[in-house]
Amino acid sequence: MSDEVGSTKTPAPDDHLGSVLTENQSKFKTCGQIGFYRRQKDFHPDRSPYVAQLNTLNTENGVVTLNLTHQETQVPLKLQIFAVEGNILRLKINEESSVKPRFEVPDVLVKEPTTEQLKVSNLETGSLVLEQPSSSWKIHLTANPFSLLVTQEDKELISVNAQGQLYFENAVLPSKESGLTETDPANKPSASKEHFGLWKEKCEDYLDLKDPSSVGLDFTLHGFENVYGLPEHADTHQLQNTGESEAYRLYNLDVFGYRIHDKMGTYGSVPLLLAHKLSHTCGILWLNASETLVEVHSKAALKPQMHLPSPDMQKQRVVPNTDIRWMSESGVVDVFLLLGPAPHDIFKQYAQLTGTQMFPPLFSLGYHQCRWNYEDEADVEAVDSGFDEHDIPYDVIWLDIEHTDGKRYFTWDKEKFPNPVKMQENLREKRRKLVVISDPHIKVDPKYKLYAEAKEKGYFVKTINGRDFEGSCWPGASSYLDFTNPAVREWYSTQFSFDKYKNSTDVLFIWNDMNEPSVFESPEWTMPKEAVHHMGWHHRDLHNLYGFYQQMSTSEGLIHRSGGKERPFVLTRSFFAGSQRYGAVWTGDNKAEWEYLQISVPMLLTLSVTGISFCGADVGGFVGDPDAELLVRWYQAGSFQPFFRAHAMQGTRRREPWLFGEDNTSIIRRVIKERYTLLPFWYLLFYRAYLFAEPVMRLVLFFYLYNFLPH
Ligand code: NBV
Repeated sequence: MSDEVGSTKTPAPDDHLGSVLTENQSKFKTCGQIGFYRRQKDFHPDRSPYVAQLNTLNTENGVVTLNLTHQETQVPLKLQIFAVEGNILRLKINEESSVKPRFEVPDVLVKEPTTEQLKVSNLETGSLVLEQPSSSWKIHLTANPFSLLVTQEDKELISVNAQGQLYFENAVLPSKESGLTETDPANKPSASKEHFGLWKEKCEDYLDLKDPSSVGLDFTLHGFENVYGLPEHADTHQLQNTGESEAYRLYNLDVFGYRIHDKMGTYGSVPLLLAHKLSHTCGILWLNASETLVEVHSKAALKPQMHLPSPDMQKQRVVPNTDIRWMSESGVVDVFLLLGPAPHDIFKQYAQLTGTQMFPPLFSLGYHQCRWNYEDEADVEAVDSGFDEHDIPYDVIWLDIEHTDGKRYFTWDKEKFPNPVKMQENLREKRRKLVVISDPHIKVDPKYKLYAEAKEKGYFVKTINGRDFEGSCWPGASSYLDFTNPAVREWYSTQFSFDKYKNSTDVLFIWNDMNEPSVFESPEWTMPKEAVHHMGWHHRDLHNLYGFYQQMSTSEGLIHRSGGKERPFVLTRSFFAGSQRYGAVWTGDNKAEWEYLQISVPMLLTLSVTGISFCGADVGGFVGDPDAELLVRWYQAGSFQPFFRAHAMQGTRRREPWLFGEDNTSIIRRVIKERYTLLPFWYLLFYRAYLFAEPVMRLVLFFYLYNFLPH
């Protein structure tokens, strides 16, 4: 096979490394550089322009539907309110009649949620109350301006649109041709169309052409000042207040050596926020897969002002609250309010919607040894026997991109790996496994079977002109499989069958990397938003789902290859809500620095409370060379984290556990052995995560305070 075919105008992949290392951080947008953020922030009315039309109220099948009308544009939206079984409310807002359909997230919910009958009471002029006879919550709807208040046992819990930030850019807009483009979608005279990036937006040299279709909504969490969730950010477990012009960004990006204590988007997104106080835990799941920004403003409780004259004045502002504002670039408003009340109820409610952690095969809870790259079969054998010689247990050795023939996944470099089956049989004899990488970019090379077949079947993501999208990645020019297409997923999953994946055996498992997806030399190092997917959806609508779908398809492939008998192991870098059903997640390219060891704990805790229990960080730090003390400490911490894998970047010094002197080797040996001593306990915890949605790594307070303190 030739490496020549399909060479790009961009530099050879290896030259990229230098630029990736040095320039990467400046590639990513700040909030102020995001058009829909600027538009939504420019919209700050004194009161919401939306009015609920109570005369349109419909309660068919127990679902409450009514229109919300924008007072100035008169454009109606359709609001649907569902009571989902298990103490969950769902609100959907979409155009009443749409000119152009909007993307609604498929495949993340395990099934269409079962709804319960909603009953309307207290229908008065200007307001109404909705309840579900067997539940203790009520929804109080005010028509003008439109807002909702959810109470539980008659106490205020969550308000919706109390800040009036419901925002919905309609397709029924002044058209480009009408010459009215200076008007923003909220029908407000605006500074300039350039500034708001309504129809076109520049990112470096790229011009993104689109229709404005952003949505947003605010929530007030009454009595809550501690909020969690929204992975993935290299930040504290408790979410911080976002300042002016700053928000938590949920946009899956390849952020090599990401910054710590930053709200920039990293590799994956789970749009789930949890709020906790002594008497109650609740959650908000914002089901939208486009670029999303979340603002958090917690107002802490003030101490009672005992010096003030009246009890009423003394109590003023004793109750804290938190305002949350969600903004997404496209799609609809589809939000689930998880009403708890206990922390474990939230975990169950979220799992009822998106599924529980897949129960991993036992070996994958052991220790994993990875490096970019273990060079060849001799290297693999030397490292493997090194573990035996030094009496250190381990279960899995990993091969990175260099094991392939020119970064053509599902192939082997024939010089370095001439006998892959023999290598796997050697590992099997010791009951060990191999994990190899399989990225979503496919080398443009008509002689490469996988490429030729996918091309012929039309399985790649397209450009707006209907051609296969080509970007640059490790193999050079590459096309990207459209995993959003069920037929592509089915086809890709069959590539893992033993007859198709030459020289693979049942001890080989899979690692999906670069699946944000990472596209070199592209806006923000990812796929342009106007790229076209199955059914004509633009990449903008579903960007955050790309990695989720690749892992889904890979995981199904491994199940099929075993005739449905074996549980798969698939590690993914990019993820979304529901990814827990398909395997494990790791926190990407961290650095061999103490701060990155420290931040791994809150990062993994956050993933864990949003359903992704099988998570870990590269032990030792991916970028750079840890000294012996850092490496040892990292092993000590990593052995108590769910996914336990050492990994190192190409070009770093070798760091197998026995290379730092006998004293350090013996400490590392001890912690890895302790991991194995506790393996049955890990297995049990994962079984409970799978069965009962209990996070494996968890804050103790979530499990004790609620039960023992008065509320
Ligand atoms: O495949 C090479 C690496 C991999 O080792 C690492 O774990 C991933 O996060 N991959 C990124 C691509 C290169 C990063 C510079």
